[in-house]
Amino acid sequence: MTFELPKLDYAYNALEPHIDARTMEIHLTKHHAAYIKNLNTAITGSNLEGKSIDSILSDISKAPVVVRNNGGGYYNHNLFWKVMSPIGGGKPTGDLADAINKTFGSFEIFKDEFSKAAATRFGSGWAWLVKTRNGLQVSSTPNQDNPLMDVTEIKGIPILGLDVWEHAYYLNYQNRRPDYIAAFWNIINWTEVASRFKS
Ligand code: MN3
Repeated sequence: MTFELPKLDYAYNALEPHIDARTMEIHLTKHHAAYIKNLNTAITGSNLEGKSIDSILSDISKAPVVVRNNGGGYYNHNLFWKVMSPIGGGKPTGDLADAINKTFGSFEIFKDEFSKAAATRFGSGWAWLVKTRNGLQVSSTPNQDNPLMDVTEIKGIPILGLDVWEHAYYLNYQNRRPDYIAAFWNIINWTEVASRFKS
């Protein structure tokens, strides 16, 4: 079994004006596709062939760096496409809202903390909302690392992720990463995040 490029649940232009169609198309068909091609090449014929991506990432310290980078890239973008929606935005409800309020004090405080993690990640990486053994936590990771990896400081299940590599925003926002981060809040698919929180 090899890993495959997912289909988006929405059109390339569906997230405009927050993320433009050309960025979405290049991000999926060039960047995400390249991670998958490189991942498949790296694991074919190795002891990782046939393993699930979750299983590979949980033991990533023993894998070659090419698997860490491209396996992370494969997983992270799968999550990223799902946690965005043209009818997203607003605030979470239900158990997830309760957990956010309990952990951070309010949705606004959480929003500030997550935005700060995304804005201050130096160079390329991701900001995360993570379901850890001790409850929710905001974190950020470099490159294509993520909270499922055994090499990561804050481990758990990523339930929301924001790609802050320049390829995710440069065409539309150039160097204005904070504007891209602010726009992300208008397209977060809280239904999807809540379902990942429950699982
Ligand atoms: Mn990316």
